[in-house]
Amino acid sequence: MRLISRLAFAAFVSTALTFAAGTSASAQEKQITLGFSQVGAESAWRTANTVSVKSAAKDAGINLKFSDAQQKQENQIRAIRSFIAQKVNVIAFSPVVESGWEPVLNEAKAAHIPVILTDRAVDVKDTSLYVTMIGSDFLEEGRRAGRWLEERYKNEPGPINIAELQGTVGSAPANDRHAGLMEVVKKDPKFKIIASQSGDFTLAGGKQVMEAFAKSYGKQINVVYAHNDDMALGAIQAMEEAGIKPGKDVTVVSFDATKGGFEAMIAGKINVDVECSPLLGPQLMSAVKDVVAGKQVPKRIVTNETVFPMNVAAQTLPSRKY
Ligand code: GZL
Repeated sequence: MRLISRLAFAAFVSTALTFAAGTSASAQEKQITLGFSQVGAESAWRTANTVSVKSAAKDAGINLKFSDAQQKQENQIRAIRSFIAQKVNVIAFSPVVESGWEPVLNEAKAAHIPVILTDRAVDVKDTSLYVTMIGSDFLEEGRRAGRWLEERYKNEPGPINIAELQGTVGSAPANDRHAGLMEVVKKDPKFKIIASQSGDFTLAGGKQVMEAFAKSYGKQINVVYAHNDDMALGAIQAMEEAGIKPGKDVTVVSFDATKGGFEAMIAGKINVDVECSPLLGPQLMSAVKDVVAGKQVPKRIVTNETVFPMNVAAQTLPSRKY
């Protein structure tokens, strides 16, 4: 009897050891390394996006190599080349601008490293250069803002003079949020864009541009159309310093729907905020795992978003996640 029990115990121990070794080895083999090139840290939206990517990678057990490009395309290209050299399993990035990506994306393709776009799009002829694009529909965001403006001014003859604070020149959100506004302007000539300049999605940029607009146009401005909350908050500072009451003398339209945007709506200084969710981390990590597993991934994954007029801001803010 003792011999049998000793043999059984030996068999159990060897099985357990094999399983443990196998598990750790398979876990070792299967750990995915993701190279992520982030635009920068220009706005509250970007900060929330970075937190979402980093925490989702941790939760997913994905080894994240993270690079901040400080809003420079050459830094993103350099980071992507570094990820290729390190032979990461997948590369993901939020392209700071739409053009100029073919060479480095062809290098990733030649290295057989799949690329996922998050947040912003690239303008390439060969769409096989990336597996999927996860993020907002910025043209629809612009259209939502346009529809809100049409409703807000439906009983007013005009002219409705709009001062536009554009995002980063050449970026998908700036191009498309502008395009959404242009559709309204083209449809109804009472809307006139009397000034349009980039504030590069930053608070300082929005303030600087709005200071110039206030000097040049003053009370002629009926609407400030800011491509993100940071620029809207900077413009609010400039308007107040110029004796203009934002949200009252001037209708303020903004994008992102960050906490700062909600607080400004509650203070009556932003009239409407078009949501643009930065919480893309979980969807990105799920797509990374599917790509590595050889599963099909949709070419375009659009985030669900809405529009917040100022009158719902106070009741909505407690439930906001960024
Ligand atoms: C939009 C994102 C934009 C935000 C800005 O998805 O790319 O960049 O609207 C951010 O706040 O800087």
